[in-house]
Amino acid sequence: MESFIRYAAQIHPSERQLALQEMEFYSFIHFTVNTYTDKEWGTGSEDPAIFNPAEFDANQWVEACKAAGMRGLILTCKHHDGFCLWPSRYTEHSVKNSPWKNGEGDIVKEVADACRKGEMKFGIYLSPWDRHERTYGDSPRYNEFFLSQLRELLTRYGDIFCVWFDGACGEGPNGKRQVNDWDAYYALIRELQPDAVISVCGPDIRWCGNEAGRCRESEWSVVPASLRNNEKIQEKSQQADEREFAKRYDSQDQDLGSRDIIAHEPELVWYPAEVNTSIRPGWFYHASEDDQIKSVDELLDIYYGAVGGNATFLLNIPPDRRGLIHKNDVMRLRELGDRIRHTFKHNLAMNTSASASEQKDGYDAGHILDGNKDTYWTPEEGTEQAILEVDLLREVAFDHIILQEYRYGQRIERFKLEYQEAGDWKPLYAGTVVGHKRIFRFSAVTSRFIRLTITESRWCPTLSALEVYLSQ
Ligand code: FUL
Repeated sequence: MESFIRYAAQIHPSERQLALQEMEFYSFIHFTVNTYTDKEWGTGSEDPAIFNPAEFDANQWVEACKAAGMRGLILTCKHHDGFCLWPSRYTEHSVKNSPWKNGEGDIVKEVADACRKGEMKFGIYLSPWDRHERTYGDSPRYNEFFLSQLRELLTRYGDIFCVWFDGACGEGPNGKRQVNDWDAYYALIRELQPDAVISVCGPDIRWCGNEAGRCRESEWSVVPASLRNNEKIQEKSQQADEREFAKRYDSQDQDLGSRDIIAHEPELVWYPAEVNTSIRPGWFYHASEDDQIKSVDELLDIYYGAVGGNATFLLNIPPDRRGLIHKNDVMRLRELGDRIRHTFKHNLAMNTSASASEQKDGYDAGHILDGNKDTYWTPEEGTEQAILEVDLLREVAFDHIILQEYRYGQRIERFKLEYQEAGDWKPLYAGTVVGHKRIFRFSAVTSRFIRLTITESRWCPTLSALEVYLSQ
């Protein structure tokens, strides 16, 4: 076997990456002065007096997100306009100079507390680009300012599951140029919140490359190391020998991890994708968009593409000027959650029977049906191909199948799924990536037998789950 395949098979996720992948679906909340100016990007010169969410209720946000089946919430504590939703000691541009709660309030604290009460994880978005702060562009001074704000957020509000660093900067060629000290930002996060993932402009979670909710058909978790923190790599490459960086990748490239790509890479990393999009056209609330909320079918398509395509799904919900999530969004989130809950209610394959063409001692096919993510099927090392057959013990109707690889690696590269009808195998799906989770939906079929044929994998495939559902 070629050595790069063996190498790729051994790249595995960190515990913090695994924890995020297992959350699957969580929310983004965009809220700042833009909510009151009807803008998407603030200028930084907004008067804090305009920020006054008189009916603000963080519990209402949490309940709306939970109804959709989300397991966490990431809040824009500071967006590009620099206005802080918490009373930062390092700027006057914050809630402390707003009429809301007479300047005594702290949105970040109330949201963090509501998350804890509702058993949701809490994460922070802190925009590196700051259009208000005067030191922005004076790199060392702004880095110090940014680190101070980061420290406040990482120490005052309990456990943080994610720090989301946005790459956006609209300064343009004649604008201010800030060199961010990413290494110092990351070091502070690792020190103060070691379990938090650092997403997008960070080493743990990769932006899927668009804001429209599209996922690649093959969303690999093992990708070239040069994809991670592009900005840093680019700075470095200006001085480095060009050959060393001869082939670099972009988060928008179509293929980030097939054999063709990884065969030429000196260093690979576990860097799974996250899909981020908004439930409305904008990231912030605009009353004019109250009737432009994505339909349940649209949201489900994104959900299947992301959660069902080896990525996570970060869905933005913008609170309105009252500080509440509008009733149309609340209703849509509940409908979405109901559809997901009803579909995946009863696993028809649970504790039925499975066999495999190959299996290593102690890793038999039954493990894919036991509902335990710690157990899995695998053949002997070096066996790249195998066939698994599931006997549902009786004819049943189904329209969904879920596959999950064992979570400490990415092995499967090509497979097909079939069901048996009148003694013949009929195709259901042929694909590449399985990863954390792959969900297939199709028009309902009735059968007793399902067959998974793995035709290509890295070193040896693994599978921890095969689940079968009938949506209602
Ligand atoms: C972008 C930002 O410019 C948008 O305002 C929004 O926050 C989105 C999630 O990321 O880069």
